[in-house]
Amino acid sequence: MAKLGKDWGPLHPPVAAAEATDKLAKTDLSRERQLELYSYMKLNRMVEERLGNLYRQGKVVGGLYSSRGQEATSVGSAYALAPQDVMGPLIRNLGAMLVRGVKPREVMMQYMAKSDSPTGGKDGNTHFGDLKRGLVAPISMLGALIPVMAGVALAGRMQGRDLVALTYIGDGGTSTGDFHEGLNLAAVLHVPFVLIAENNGWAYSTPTSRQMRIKNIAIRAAAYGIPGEIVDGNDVLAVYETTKRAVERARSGGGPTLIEAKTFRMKGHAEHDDAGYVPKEQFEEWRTKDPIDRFERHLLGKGLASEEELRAIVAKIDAQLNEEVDFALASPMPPPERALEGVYEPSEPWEVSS
Ligand SMILES: Cc1ncc(C[n+]2csc(CCOP(=O)(O)OP(=O)(O)O)c2C)c(N)n1
Ligand SMILES: [Mg+2]
Repeated sequence: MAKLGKDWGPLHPPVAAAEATDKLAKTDLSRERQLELYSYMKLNRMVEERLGNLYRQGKVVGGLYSSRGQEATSVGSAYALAPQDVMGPLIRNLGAMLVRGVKPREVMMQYMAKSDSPTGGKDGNTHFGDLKRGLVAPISMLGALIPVMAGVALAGRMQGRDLVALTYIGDGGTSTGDFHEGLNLAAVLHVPFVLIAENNGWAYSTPTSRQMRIKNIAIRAAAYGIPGEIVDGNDVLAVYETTKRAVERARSGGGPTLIEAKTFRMKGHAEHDDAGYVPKEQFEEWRTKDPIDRFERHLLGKGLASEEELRAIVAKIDAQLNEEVDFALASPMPPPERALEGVYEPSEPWEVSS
């Protein structure tokens, strides 16, 4: 009989880092659009850095969940969507929200639970959506957005709208029932749906090898009869091109795709977690594959931008964020009465029939 306890079988090595190369995927994106991708990735990182400072000053009311190191996955995938498409980000997909037009001040006010934040101070995280910007609010229950977004894709088709629905899931989240049920539903209904599985090797302190026997999450697609692709999640051009192909396939009636982005988060689960359980070598290894540094080297190496131009982009974002932080800090906290607003549908007092 198999020994229980610590005998879990062989460990497969943690997610293999993207190839140590600066050669990024081929793209037809113009220089201007590549610089726009760069700006969004920088904005993603710099907003999180500002939020980190606000957290240390005690201004952020809840937890802070960083996506440092994963910006290329959020930004590259969101950039592949058309305006009429609908996206359901997770709380770490700040970059995707920024691409969809969310303003840094909205995010900052949300984290500080300010009165004018998107949820009016009722939530201290990015749990807000905006259907006008094609954004369905993140849900904390991992996997739960998958059936919801499969439903969005189905609704779009039933209404004769030309929309593709896209959402995200972490490696840990792929072990939920909702992942399997949602993806199977999307596949059987053959709806225009794209799922990005961000495999960063860890689900909180659980390494991927301790929660699944497979090395590549993308192979799960075969179980639903849909295409599964693996992409270097730290190459923004690869993420963009792969997502674009999947989105085009979905739009032209080809059904859903599962894309596994291999990446790594250069932070713990949240700001309060020092990630002591992650071997230092993993951080060292992935530091050399930083998606923003790699993209900078690509832009400079291909002569698409000069150092001065990149510095000017960063300086512009920095100045913008100074204003955004000041605005968010100066905005008021909600009045206590607000706590009861919007909780119950206003109604006449119930009449109890005798
Ligand atoms: C259904 C469900 N189970 C457990 C949790 C608690 N939880 C929140 S985040 C997390 C780890 C998520 O890991 P992963 O899906 O790999 O995403 P990552 O944080 O690495 O992006 C867990 C277990 C949850 N939110 N929902
Ligand atoms: Mg993970």
